[in-house]
Parts: sequence; structure tokens; C-alpha cells
Amino acid sequence: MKMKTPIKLLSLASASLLLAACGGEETSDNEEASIGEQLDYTITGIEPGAGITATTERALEEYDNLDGWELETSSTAGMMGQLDSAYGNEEPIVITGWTPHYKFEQYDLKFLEDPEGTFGEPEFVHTMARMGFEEDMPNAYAIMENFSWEVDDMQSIMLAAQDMEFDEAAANWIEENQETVDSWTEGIEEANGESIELGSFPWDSERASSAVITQVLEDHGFDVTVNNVDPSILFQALAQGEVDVTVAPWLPTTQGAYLEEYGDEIVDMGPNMEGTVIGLVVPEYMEIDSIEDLNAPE
Ligand code: PBE
Repeated sequence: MKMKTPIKLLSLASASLLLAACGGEETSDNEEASIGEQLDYTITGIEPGAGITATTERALEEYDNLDGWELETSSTAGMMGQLDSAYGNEEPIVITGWTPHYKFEQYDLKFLEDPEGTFGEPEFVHTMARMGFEEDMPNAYAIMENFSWEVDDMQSIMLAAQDMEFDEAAANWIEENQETVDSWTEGIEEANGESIELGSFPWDSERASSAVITQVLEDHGFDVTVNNVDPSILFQALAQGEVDVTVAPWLPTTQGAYLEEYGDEIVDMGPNMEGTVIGLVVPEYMEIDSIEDLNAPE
């Protein structure tokens, strides 16, 4: 707990007189509190069911210097609010961060180096289906198998959706990329209103991908229902056949633990995009570069 105004307003000399009078020990004013002390040894996280939450919990185990640190979970909006207020006051903060996400456009941020490799390498976003989906709906399965795009495509929709609904941003992207989109459905029989349950996540990256694939499937005659749920729920729903298909999971690291738990009962159709990144993220104004620079409590 940092002392507030009285000490800050006094010169060092008067401060030491004041402290001497109260019998306190003299402290040099350049004895900055450590990063850990300033942050109360807390990493600012997001939803408890997010894959990055499980991955960060593993980091707390794998880094000796994080022994005594804790991960505060809340929501992505909550984390962004805390980032905004710390950044505005140029105060230290360590968040669980990822790209693509507009936070890197909005603030000057950096990933902390991860020498233990807990947060893995740049990852892949996978398409997955429930058992039996290919037999039940071969034309839908074929379109899902063809779905493939770039991080920049996803990022462009996320940026556009700052000023409009995701559906409109996705429709504009489809119009500008009609050739790519047509390659996903070329030669595949049209549907007659068959319904598809699409599972996704409540993060902007997945609002972008689910908006695109929903419009493509609906343009091809399917009736699509989208359910945005926590990764922990999505993998379970796929395994239990309550959801037909998804284009959301980040693997092998972010949601690897959920795939380990449910993978045998899910059809992994492989990557539809590559180049996502997760890790611990700090504002550029902080003079630390690695997770190992976060000091353990004394
Ligand atoms: N995320 C964004 C999610 C997946 C997409 C990295 C916050 C997570 O499960 O951690």
C-alpha cells in the first residue's frame, strides 16, 4: 500500500523529520516498490472458462517466480476496463492477451517473452464437427472442410465491426472476397433449409468467423443457429452431439486441455486459419520484457 499525498507533497528532508518524529525508518524516495508489489502479485485475466485462463494457471505453476502470484478472472470487458484505466494513468498492469484483437490497435502493448513456452507458438484455429455430421449432412460438411482464411481477413472484419454489426461487416467482407467464398461452395449441392447448430465463442475473433460461415451456409440454403458459449461448454456440446459444427477452437495450446478431455468424441477437421497468439501482455511503458521479470513475493 503506497503512502498517499502528505509524503509526496513534502520534500525528502521534511519527510525524514516527519518520519523521525513518528519513529519510522528513513526510506530513500528512489526505493520503487517492485512490479509485484505494485500489482499486488495479480495478473488481470478474463472469463474463467477461456482457454487462456487454463494456460495462464499452468504458467503460475511452471514459473518459479510466479509462485505467490494469482490470476484474477472476470470477463474480457472487465479486463479491458482495467487495462484502459491503468493505461490512462500509465500504471503497471499484466493482462492475459491475444491477437487478433483490437487492443493492440488501441494501446501500445507487448507480449512478455515466455522462456518456458507455456503459451506455445503461434496457433491454429480449427474446424470441428460432432460425430456423424459428415454422414448426416455431407454437403454442409464439405463446405466446412473448404472454409479457410487468413488472420488479416478476420482482423479486417473485427476492425469494421467497431462501427457496425458483425453481420454487416461479414457481408461486406464476403462481397469483397466473393472469389474466395465461392471456392468454399463450388460444386456442392444446395440445401433445402436443413438446420445447422453452429457453436462459437463470445470473443470478437469468433463473432467474425461465425458471422462469415453462417452467411455462406445460409446463402447455400441452410438454416443456421449460432450459440456463443465458453470453450469448456462448446467442446462438451460437440462431444454430446448438441452442436453440429464450429470454426472457433484455438489449438494446440489455448484450448488443448479441452481437446484432451473431449477429443475422442469430436471430429477435428483441421485448421481453417493460422497465426493466432496468446500470452501475458503489458503496456510498452513497462520496463519488463519477460515473464521471468515478474518478481516473486519476498
Ligand atoms: N481467447 C480468444 C479465447 C479463444 C479466443 C484467446 C480469449 C480463449 O479460449 O482463451
